[in-house]
Amino acid sequence: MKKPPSEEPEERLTVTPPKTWAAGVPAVGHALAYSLDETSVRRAGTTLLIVNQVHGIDCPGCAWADPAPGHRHRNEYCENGAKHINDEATSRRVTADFFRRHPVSELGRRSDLWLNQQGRLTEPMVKRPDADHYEPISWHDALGLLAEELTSLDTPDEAVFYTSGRAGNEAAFVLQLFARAFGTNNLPDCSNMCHESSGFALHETLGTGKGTVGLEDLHHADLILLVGQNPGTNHPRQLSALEQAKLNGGRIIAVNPLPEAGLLRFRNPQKPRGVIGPGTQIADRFLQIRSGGDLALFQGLNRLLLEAEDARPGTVLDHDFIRSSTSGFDEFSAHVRTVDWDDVLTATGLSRREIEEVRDDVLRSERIIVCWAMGVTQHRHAVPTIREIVNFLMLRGNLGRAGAGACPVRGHSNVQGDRTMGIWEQMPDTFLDALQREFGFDPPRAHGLDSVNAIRAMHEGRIKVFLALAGNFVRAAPDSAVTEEAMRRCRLTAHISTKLNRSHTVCGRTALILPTLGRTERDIQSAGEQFVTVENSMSEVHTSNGRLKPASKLLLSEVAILCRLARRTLDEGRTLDGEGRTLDGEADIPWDRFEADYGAIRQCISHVVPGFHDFNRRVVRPGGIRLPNPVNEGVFATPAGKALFTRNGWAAPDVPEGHLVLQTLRSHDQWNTVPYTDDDRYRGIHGSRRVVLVNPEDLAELGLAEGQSVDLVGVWDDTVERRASAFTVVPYPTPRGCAAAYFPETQVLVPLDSVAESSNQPASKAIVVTLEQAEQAEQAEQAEQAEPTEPTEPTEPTEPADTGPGAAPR
Ligand SMILES: Nc1nc2c(c(=O)[nH]1)N[C@H]1C(S)=C(S)[C@@H](COP(=O)(O)OP(=O)(O)OC[C@H]3O[C@@H](n4cnc5c(=O)[nH]c(N)nc54)[C@H](O)[C@@H]3O)O[C@H]1N2
Ligand SMILES: Nc1nc2c(c(=O)[nH]1)N[C@H]1C(S)=C(S)[C@@H](COP(=O)(O)OP(=O)(O)OC[C@H]3O[C@@H](n4cnc5c(=O)[nH]c(N)nc54)[C@H](O)[C@@H]3O)O[C@H]1N2
Ligand SMILES: [Mo]
Repeated sequence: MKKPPSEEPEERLTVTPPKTWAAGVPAVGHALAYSLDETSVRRAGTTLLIVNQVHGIDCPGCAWADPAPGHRHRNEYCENGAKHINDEATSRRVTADFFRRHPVSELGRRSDLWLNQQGRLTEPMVKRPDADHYEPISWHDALGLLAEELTSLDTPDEAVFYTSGRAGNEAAFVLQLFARAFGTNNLPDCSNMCHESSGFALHETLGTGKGTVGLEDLHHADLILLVGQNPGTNHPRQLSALEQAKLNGGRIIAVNPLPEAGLLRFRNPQKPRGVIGPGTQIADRFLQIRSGGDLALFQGLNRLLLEAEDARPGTVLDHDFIRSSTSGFDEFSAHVRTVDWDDVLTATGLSRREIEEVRDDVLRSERIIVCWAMGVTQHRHAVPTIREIVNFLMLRGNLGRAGAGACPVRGHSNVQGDRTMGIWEQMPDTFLDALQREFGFDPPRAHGLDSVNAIRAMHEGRIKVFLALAGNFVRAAPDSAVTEEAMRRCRLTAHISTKLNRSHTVCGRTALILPTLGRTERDIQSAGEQFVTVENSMSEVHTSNGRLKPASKLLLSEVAILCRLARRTLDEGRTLDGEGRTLDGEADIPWDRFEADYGAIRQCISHVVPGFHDFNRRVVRPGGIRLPNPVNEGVFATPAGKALFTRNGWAAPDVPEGHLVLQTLRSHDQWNTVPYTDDDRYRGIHGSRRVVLVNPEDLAELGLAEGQSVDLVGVWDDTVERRASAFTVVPYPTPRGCAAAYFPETQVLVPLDSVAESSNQPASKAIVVTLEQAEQAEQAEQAEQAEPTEPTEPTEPTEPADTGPGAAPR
């Protein structure tokens, strides 16, 4: 076993020019370097060769789709997938002895990077009320404790069950079943913070929350717009699909405030021209848009398309599609014709010429796909933006046919599948009816809490028990100070996790760590070896077969933990006295059989979830199952039975003079809340994550210089100060007024109330901030200390939440 580093890595920032290409040979080298550091050579080798192969392990990284069986490379993974897998397959271990040596108070001051580096969790641990150490506990007692807390609640709605998109379908199905049999729809998930806006807008306009394209469509599109996503880092295998599109004659337009390396040029390590040649230029056009300008861009574009139709009637719009399949066109077009060009140019920061050139590309293209990710969904007007993208696609009938459509690029490998399985606080009645038919209990019908509302409820003391299936809620959720306090106010927090993270250290009065098998590991139950299933961003459901020896003999699978907990809570549970309801025997759910044989779970899924008939037999076929998307069959499950054109108004964001709009994004070397190193190779940042990327002219105007230390201070309301301290200023080619910094370090700045309209998704790409020089900050602090302190409301952060781990001394 390799010893984990005991000290925090020393931060020493160096900055080099951003890279202009992504994913060539050095990428393979970087992945290997990380593998060899993290695991034994043999463990790394065995894992990688079966990643994303038929009957292999589904990469636990992103949700990008695999090529069809027979078309996969021998190395069907990317640099970041390799890092991710080896982060799970690490030979480092967190044992009971580790927790004896490190009190929770100390762990709470550690950086996210350090916590993750300690290795895999190995046995169940409990932190008792008022104790400062986790201590070992048996599985029996741990689940008994959790069941006891759950059954002693006044109502089931005092519990929250969070899911992160790593969980496989079987575990997700079991968790939602348990929660609903227990009596609550409080099933927030990471998707609330990820593609909730996409789901909402697509549901409303197309009647389905999912994307409409497959990998083949991308290969054969004439034009692909990549809006608000950074595939070189976050979906590197998407670059292969984009390269294929280019080889087939397609064009690509990237819309992004940052000139991300992966958008510019791709050197495919799987091909000779990628290894020794110049690689493939990805974007034919790069629109360096201002943060939040996408709605304006698409409205301007739509207006130009309507005018092109006026000029040459019958040649631009797909009248047949508009007439037969849509409604609301007249209202939409009347509205878009009034869009003001000055507003569009101000909001986008683009020239009219640039937008007209896109129009010309569009007019030359029969088949168009729009891909988007967090650069679109994490804005306050994300939902109208995506609705406007749908308008754009519909104008020329780019829906429901080959090579065309909407492609929300999902994040976590099974985030889409978890939703399909019922992890959603507002599942429709049709799903709940099916559960009722299958299991004979009446699921609660009132909508539950999403992530933001769960934090509010926890903060107000309305939630007593928080259970997480994977993830790192405390760091993934906005407004660190509020979220941390919310967690601390729970009576019990419990995490089913593979690795140590901040959510284990910022916890309820009692806290449980329930360590589990990772997807790379063999999962043997009483009926034999099990596999799990997952659904990728393109609605393909297939198996994932763990092969490695489990990190510890004491690990249980996610399914086993949840089935045992359900049995202890529901079957052995006492009467729920709130409404005189008894849980005992109300539902007839074969938890034991589910645990023994995941095929039994899939059998039930096949009865409950549409599109999963004959699931067990079909899913083991090479390539698995492609779920039908009604849009591709010309069916729009909206109330009108048609796809909906929408009118989307917008107002320019209120950014006062001297302020910047900050987006919080991922470095090349992190997985969501978990940094792997302090580097961001493609952006030329090395040795520190506490940097803020700012346009050089803005810096000059603000009187700041490269390398200076600043505090990022959020501007939202006057009641609470949100401050992220000691960030180094890095001049960067970003549009005027738009800055960028990494999350989760900046999570403290995202106000809980700053959410996308309708979807309630945190607007973590649109934070209005000022940059305060260290000296100014110090003066402000001294002035504050001089004032008599008023008793603070506990909801207010009493200290900047981020000055602990990783914060450089001022
Ligand atoms: N290696 C790695 N892979 C990952 C992840 C990871 O952390 N590491 N996370 C996974 C998850 S859960 C997800 S959801 C995805 C996230 O994948 P992305 O959405 O690519 O992730 P972000 O880093 O948030 O980057 C957002 C991009 O949008 C751009 N952007 C920001 N604001 C705007 C805007 O207003 N308009 C436009 N047009 N662009 C904007 C940013 O400059 C950036 O390029 O990646 C998944 N894959
Ligand atoms: N400011 C800001 N905030 C954001 C975002 C942003 O761009 N900016 N992005 C948002 C997005 S898109 C997302 S998806 C969320 C991510 O939110 P989460 O999904 O909650 O966070 P992760 O960092 O992916 O969770 C990592 C933890 O999951 C656990 N884990 C890993 N693999 C497994 C497994 O196989 N099983 C189990 N049981 N546990 C496992 C490990 O303990 C690890 O520490 O964050 C959101 N938050
Ligand atoms: Mo995500």
